[in-house]
Amino acid sequence: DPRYEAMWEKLNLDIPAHDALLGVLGQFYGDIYMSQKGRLQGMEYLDFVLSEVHGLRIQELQEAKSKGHKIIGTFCVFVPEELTLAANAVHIGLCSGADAGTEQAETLLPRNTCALIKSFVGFKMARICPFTESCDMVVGETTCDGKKKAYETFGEMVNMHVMELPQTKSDAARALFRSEVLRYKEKLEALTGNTITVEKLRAAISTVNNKRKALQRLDALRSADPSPISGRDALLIHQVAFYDDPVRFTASINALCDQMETRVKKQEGVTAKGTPRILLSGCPMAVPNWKLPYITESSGAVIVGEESCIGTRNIRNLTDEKTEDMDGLIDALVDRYMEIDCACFTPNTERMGHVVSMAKELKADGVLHYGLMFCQPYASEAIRLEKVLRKEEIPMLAIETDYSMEDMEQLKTRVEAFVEMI
Ligand code: BJ8
Repeated sequence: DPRYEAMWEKLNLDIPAHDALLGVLGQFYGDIYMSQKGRLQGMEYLDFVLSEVHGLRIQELQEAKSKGHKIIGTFCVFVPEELTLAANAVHIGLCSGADAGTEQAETLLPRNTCALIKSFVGFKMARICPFTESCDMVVGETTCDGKKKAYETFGEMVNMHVMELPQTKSDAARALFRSEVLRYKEKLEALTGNTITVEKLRAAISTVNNKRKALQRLDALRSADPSPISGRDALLIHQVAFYDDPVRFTASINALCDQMETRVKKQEGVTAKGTPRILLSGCPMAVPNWKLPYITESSGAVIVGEESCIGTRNIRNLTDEKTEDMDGLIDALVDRYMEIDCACFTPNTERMGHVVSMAKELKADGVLHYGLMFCQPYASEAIRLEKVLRKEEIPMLAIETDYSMEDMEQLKTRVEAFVEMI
């Protein structure tokens, strides 16, 4: 795109490699998204945001930078966006959903590393991600072993801050997380030169709560049969939530929800009533990882929920806004974040209950567990989850895959058989 070429060059992107990535992304999007029938009109906003993901949005980030705002990149929903916003910085989730730069990444990482990790390291090494290149600081976290070791390598290439996350939900773990939240706050204040005041933090908490409420509203509307929105579109919305401007995004999603409500009242949907309903559960699906949703929805099913960090796990809990002093606000944030049921924690039994209740509320006929190859935490929980779901008589299919297209046919066969059975 000639309009943005100068900007991409300034960001030191590898222009031919970046053009190739955008070409593939555009075609992939056309095949998977634009081919859908009966889409909500409000999805035009999402189509626009996605088509401008490396264009207009990056331009906005450069404009923000020129006005002195800092850009913070993150890889995990444990990094409190509220603090970033309260420091007048921009909070971006770095996506890591595409197979690009993998060969380069494998020179620094073991081959048996999950695709998500290879992707963020590969994007950096191949110089094809304008978001990564725009960041003033990237925040990592000690979650799974693959990520925390990769951050050691990644930290040699970018300005990195790593939050030490606990592995349990004990009182000692909470105290550790609280001190890490405060350390992140101090780090932000030093980087931006802005003091995070009570007023600013309260406003940021409210902004982020509003975004989460809009997404909660969206997800709740999907309990209708027929579902008013495809799983692909809903996933896209959850993905875009990580890099769009939060206030603008919230307004667009609420407008979309208004349209969904009208549809639900008229009992209209994207598929016929009685279409098999699937709950996705497991590892996060970052942009542009739409492979499994596409396969599932082309197999005659509709996805009605994502039990994932790019989905409900990220938006289930709100932060208490009532407190009026800094200590109380920090406590409210810590309480909210410590409820996230990530498989990197032990034990993590809450997640089992969450999957069951989501399956029931969304009237799912089956659960599709999505694990990235070499992801130990979610692979372990898949085994446990299947047993829990069996007791509830909810069928589950566990899929392990990566970002390559080589297993498309094989996955299609397995998913089709599952959809027929449920
Ligand atoms: S809170 S799920 S975003 S850590 S898929 S890199 S676990 S080997 S992503 Fe996550 Fe935060 Fe937890 Fe959510 Fe490792 Fe598994 Fe790869 Fe993963």
